[in-house]
Amino acid sequence: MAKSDTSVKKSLLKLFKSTFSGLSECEEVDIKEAFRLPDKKVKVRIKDYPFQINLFPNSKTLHLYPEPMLAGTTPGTDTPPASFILFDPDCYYTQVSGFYRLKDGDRITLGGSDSQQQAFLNISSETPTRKLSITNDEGGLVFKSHSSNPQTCVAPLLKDKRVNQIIEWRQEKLRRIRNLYGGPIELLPPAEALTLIQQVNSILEDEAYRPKNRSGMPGGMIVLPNEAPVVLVGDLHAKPDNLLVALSQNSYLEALEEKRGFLVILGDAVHPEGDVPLDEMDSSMLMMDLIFKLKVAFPTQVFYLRGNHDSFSEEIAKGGIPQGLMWAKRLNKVRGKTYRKEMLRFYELLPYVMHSGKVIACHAAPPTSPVSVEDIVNILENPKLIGEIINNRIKLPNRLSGYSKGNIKNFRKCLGVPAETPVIVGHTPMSNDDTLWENVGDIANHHILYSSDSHWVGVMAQIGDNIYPFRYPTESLIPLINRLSD
Ligand SMILES: [Mn+2]
Repeated sequence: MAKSDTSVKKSLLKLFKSTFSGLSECEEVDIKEAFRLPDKKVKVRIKDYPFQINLFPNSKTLHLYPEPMLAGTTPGTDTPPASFILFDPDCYYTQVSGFYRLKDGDRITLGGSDSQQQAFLNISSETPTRKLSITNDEGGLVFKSHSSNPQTCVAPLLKDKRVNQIIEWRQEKLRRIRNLYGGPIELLPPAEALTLIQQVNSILEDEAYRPKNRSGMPGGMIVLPNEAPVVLVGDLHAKPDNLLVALSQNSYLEALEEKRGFLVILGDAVHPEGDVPLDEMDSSMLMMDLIFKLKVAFPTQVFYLRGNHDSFSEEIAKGGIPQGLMWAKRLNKVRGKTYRKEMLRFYELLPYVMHSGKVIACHAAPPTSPVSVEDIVNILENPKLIGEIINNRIKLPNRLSGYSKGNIKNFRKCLGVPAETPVIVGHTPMSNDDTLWENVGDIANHHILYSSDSHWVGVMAQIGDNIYPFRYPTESLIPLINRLSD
């Protein structure tokens, strides 16, 4: 992204100084070119460089970076004005943490009384309610200090180490993902793929955090501990790049590597959707190879819940294409019959519901019939319940058989979690221009997450006691990973 030779830096510094000309310097921060903001708007015409913000001297430092994209925009398309992300550098690089995105035209007002800002940015509650506004004005930044006692300080982060810090951090993660995969992200040779799925199936037979059913087999439910953050990804529908985007953002990968967090995929990782050939099955195969590598690398941290597409059923069809049957046929052809049978076994071994006391998730819907924890653990005895959880959709005037608020309420009650606990499902995108929808159907804390959009990858992540929605821009990361050397 940014050039970093001395002359560029000198001219930027000059630009920065002229922007802030006449303002007193702020001695309290460690960078000498830092300025106290006056009580008037200050527009900074520096687009490609990060800033450090101190809401007042000696307070927490925040960083504001141009959104770190690793893969460039498609040639020939207009480059939109830069988005910026605002975060707390003390936790962003090490923990699952929050951030704010400032797209063109967005404004954020920082202050001490916003509980989400406290959770994302660790802003002290002693900060005035309205301290500083930051606006993205066509890629330039406008700072407006609302409270000048004490004054806010802003400094450009011009040191090489800082300018490229996020980009290098994400690139390094791509390298780790490549190592974890064992080379370029491409279809595994049949023999290796078979060994991998067999490994996964033996992990599932005795999966962590999973009570056994009456027959001593893995039950239908994953019960995760409360404390460690849960990161959720919705339906991926044969978009491995979307999973790679999620893994290379925030500190999600670090949380898995250090066993400090969980990744839960809500099923339906296979079968393409949207404006792509619906009968193309190799991207689904690659998607599963990637998920299986993750499960083997992090058997106690990565979980996959069953969706309706995780099947060879002839009923699984989209646009007249029998995707379930074609999936079985393609696996037979490319990977062989034994592999296809292992995939069926994988489907039979999958759990259906996850809860942690802080969040509940399943593929499609809460049960509409009255159920107990016992029933969910023994779900294989109850095909009707399976159908409800992986197929049902929210009740609408033209879909009266759907689930409603009362079913969500009963689901929480059945699992013994507090009444406000978020219930997150995939399966039913509410529009074709987004990746997640909050408080769906006016049901508080009921969210839909669908992570196969072509512009944004939706992720929901636990920070402290709450689950928050995050969107990350899609990027073609596979070619980048595959250009890295071993
Ligand atoms: Mn589905």
